[in-house]
Amino acid sequence: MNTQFTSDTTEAYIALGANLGDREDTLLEAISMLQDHSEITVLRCSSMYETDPVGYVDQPNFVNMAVALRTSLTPADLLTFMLETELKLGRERKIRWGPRTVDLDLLWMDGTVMDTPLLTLPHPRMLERAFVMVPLADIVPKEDPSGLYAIIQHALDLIEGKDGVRFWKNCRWQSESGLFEN
Ligand code: GSY
Repeated sequence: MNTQFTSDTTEAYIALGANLGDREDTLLEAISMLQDHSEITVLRCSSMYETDPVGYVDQPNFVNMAVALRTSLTPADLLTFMLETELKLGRERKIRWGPRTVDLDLLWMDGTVMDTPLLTLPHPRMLERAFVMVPLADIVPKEDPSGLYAIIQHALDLIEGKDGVRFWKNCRWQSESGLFEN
């Protein structure tokens, strides 16, 4: 069953990953494109992590990170915009688990639960993936009203593969955009 989506504005969490081309530039461009949407505000960015590929391992290392957004878009409309952003940045879906210019995954929207052919929330595999959980832990506040903080801490206690997730860089978008308070 899906919970009713009622909020005027929602806090959403997105995971980003890239393992082709200039990974840092592509991720920063994706964040700027999200921010440029009139119904999205980028609230927080995690650090960037270099990560060993999971699943199909014969491919370059990824850079993974996560961002928190405020949005008045519905989950479906946010997902559509994320897919458009991937396409504009040159994402081609050649091999299912293979290399990609950029990947944007919608993880969580204020605890909304939904399961449609296009979108499942929360993201069904996020708790198993260290390359998602480690960056996400950077940006979810302890007092998050949806309970996500406790869920992440529990997952991080159990999860395997954390040694394949290494701090790479702070996110430059944060300082260069001037949109964040320090
Ligand atoms: O699901 C996202 C794409 N992806 C990744 C990724 O982003 N990072 C790592 N480390 N491995 C991955 N395998 C796939 S598929």
